[in-house]
Amino acid sequence: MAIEKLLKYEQDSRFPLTLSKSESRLYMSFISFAFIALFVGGLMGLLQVLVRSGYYTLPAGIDYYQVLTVHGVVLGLVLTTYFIIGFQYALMGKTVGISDTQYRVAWLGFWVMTLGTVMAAITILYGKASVLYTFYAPLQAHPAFYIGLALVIIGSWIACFVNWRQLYVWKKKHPGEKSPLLAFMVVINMIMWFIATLGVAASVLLQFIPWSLGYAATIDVLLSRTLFWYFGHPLVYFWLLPAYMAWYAIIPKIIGGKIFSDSLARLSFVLFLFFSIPVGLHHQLTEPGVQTTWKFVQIILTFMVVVPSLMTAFSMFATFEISGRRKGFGGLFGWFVHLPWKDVRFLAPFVGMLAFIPGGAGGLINASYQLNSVIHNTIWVTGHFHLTVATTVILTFFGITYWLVPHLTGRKLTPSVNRLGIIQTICWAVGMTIMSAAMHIQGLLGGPRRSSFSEYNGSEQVAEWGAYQVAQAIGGTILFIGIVLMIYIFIKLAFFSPKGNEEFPIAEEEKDAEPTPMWLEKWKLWVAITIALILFAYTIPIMDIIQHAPPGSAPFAW
Ligand code: HAS
Ligand code: CU
Repeated sequence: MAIEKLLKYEQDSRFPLTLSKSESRLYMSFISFAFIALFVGGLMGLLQVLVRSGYYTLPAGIDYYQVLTVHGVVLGLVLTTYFIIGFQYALMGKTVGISDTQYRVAWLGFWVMTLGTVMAAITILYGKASVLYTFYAPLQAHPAFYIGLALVIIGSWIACFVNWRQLYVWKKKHPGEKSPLLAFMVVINMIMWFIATLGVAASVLLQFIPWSLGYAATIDVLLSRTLFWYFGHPLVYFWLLPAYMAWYAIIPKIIGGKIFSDSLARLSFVLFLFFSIPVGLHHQLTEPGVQTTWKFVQIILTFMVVVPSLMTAFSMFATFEISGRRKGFGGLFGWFVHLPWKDVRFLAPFVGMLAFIPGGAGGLINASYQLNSVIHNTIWVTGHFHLTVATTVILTFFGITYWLVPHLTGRKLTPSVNRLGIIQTICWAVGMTIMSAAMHIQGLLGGPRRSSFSEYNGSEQVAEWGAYQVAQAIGGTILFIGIVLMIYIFIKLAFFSPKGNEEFPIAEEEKDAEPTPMWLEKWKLWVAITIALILFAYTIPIMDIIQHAPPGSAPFAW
């Protein structure tokens, strides 16, 4: 009874779905935090490329690896998570609504995450946690770092619960209706995130916190790495899927078209849920303690997770072509011309899509066992993820910012900010092309990743790297200019643009589209298949790791 009462209460409050001022404040808090992170992390990136060029040393005894940790944690973990949660809340608020209770719980999540982030940030700044964004053993940080991380994870779980609840309440109110596409996508992403973070939470709580506090004398390094990558791969899709949400459901509206296929979009998200998690071993292909059979199994699953990205590429081409032809642009490439090149809301994500062609191809190379042994631990990998997350994903997030921020703050995207945005996008494309290409090539020449400048006693091979490191410094500097521009644009859109009513562009489905089959909403089945795949891919390797742990390294500290 109490539950029904609560449901009724939640249904009655705050519908229909116009964003209220307080909601906007919640979403903007997450997004603003992300932009602060962008500035701090970007500055660190600039310092890194300058140091690696060989022409600059860090002042005041600042350590390269401390800077590198700030860069990775702040951009890879903080910026992404805050932006994504803020954006996803905005999507949920717009499509299924948020009740007062959910709203309050969402704020609680924000503060728990923020407390954790501040704790972790302080330990890094004091030089007590130079363990890089991957933070697995044997590197050890101060306990406050791990406790901070645990709080960030718990805070993000609160966002999961709120998002699930939002859709649940909506569905109760709309029996028999399919859930709105964007809400469906957010819920999938948060289910994936929740299941994935269980691995890293186990490692943090059972291994790292006791070990860093001194309760456990040793740690099982391989187990910590494996639990990290169980989380670390789906982490990259947690970044990618919000970009895909915009590609599937928002870009069509911006280019004056319709969603190509609602069913295809949902199916691709379901496939991401299945195949994102049981693939973490593709980050451990050179790991001696894991059997080849299980690496092979997880590589096959890795190639499965490529399928929904190919479906997405297909769907994007179809959207572009159909809307172009409908506007009367004929010929082989006529549809290409019609795209709104001067609208930064389109251009920025489009450049992101382009970057994903070499970025995704690089991923396939990484996932191929023999080729992985050529590129693993070289700066090629850094080149790969600067194309994927730092271009495809982040340019899409910038593309979202141009309309979402003025929408939330009751302002307008003016032509002059639009123009500045186009310059920003070009800056990013140029800087990243130079930096990432140089990283890929230097990686093929054996240049290591995660390493400060060194001449390695004047080795001949190292002499080949110098020019590429200088090129990375040039590209990185252009990127930093792009970051400063973007921060300026964000501040302008949030506080100074003229008042107005910027559109929240959500595309409609094609009118004559086949109805989306209801089986796509079999949530319990999807979760069951996901868990089955994870158990299949991970049970035996993890049992092996625990059973064959080196003497003296207890798997868990109990
Ligand atoms: Fe990756 C390492 C394999 C995708 C991020 N990856 C990393 C790391 C990061 C990362 C951060 O198998 C480093 C981790 C660390 O610190 O050690 N990756 C893959 C594979 C894919 C892939 C198979 N990665 C991503 C995405 C990321 C990301 C997405 C972030 C967002 N990656 C690996 C492997 C490693 C790895 C190994 C370990 C390497 C090692 O040894 O350490 C796939 O998901 C890629 C599939 C994508 C495609 C592209 C589809 C193209 C589309 C665009 C269409 C364009 C249009 C516009 C429509 C097949 C959708 C064009 C229009 C015109 C008109 C032309
Ligand atoms: Cu991966």
